[in-house]
Amino acid sequence: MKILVISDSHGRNDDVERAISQVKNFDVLIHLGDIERGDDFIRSLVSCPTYMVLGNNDYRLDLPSEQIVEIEGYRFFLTHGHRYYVNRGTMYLEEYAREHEIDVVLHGHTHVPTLFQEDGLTIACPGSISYPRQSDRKQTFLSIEIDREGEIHFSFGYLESELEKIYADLF
Ligand SMILES: [Mn+2]
Repeated sequence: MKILVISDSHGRNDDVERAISQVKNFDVLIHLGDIERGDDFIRSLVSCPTYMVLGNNDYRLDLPSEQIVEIEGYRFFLTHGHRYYVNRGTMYLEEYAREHEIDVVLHGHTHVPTLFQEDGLTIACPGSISYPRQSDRKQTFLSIEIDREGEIHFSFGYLESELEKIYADLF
């Protein structure tokens, strides 16, 4: 079971499309908000279950502001994160997660890929697929894999450039 997690595309659905075609084999798509437009278009790009939540810049989209979903026995809390002041840290998210028996919190908003793990709780941000703010300025996404033993694994990826794509196809 593989989950592709993206966030903060801010209308750049071409980047969303690139991430989807680069990662290819995933079973669930998650967008953590600041979509701005084209949520229906994003859904049309995949045939798998898709979860999207509202960001602080999503005014006209008909989506939940946050959501708890269970995937393969793990309880995920999906939120953009601005209401939990994620730019100042994840303590409010941690508090929410402990109260609601969440295993994995996924949030956006910071535009910086981060992973925090403590006492069975994971709090992760995929970074921004379009407007990265971390020092290397790579457009990042998060890939989550739940293996046959039920173990969960987190790994970050970034959008490949055209040149990297040519190399990837060659070898
Ligand atoms: Mn935001």
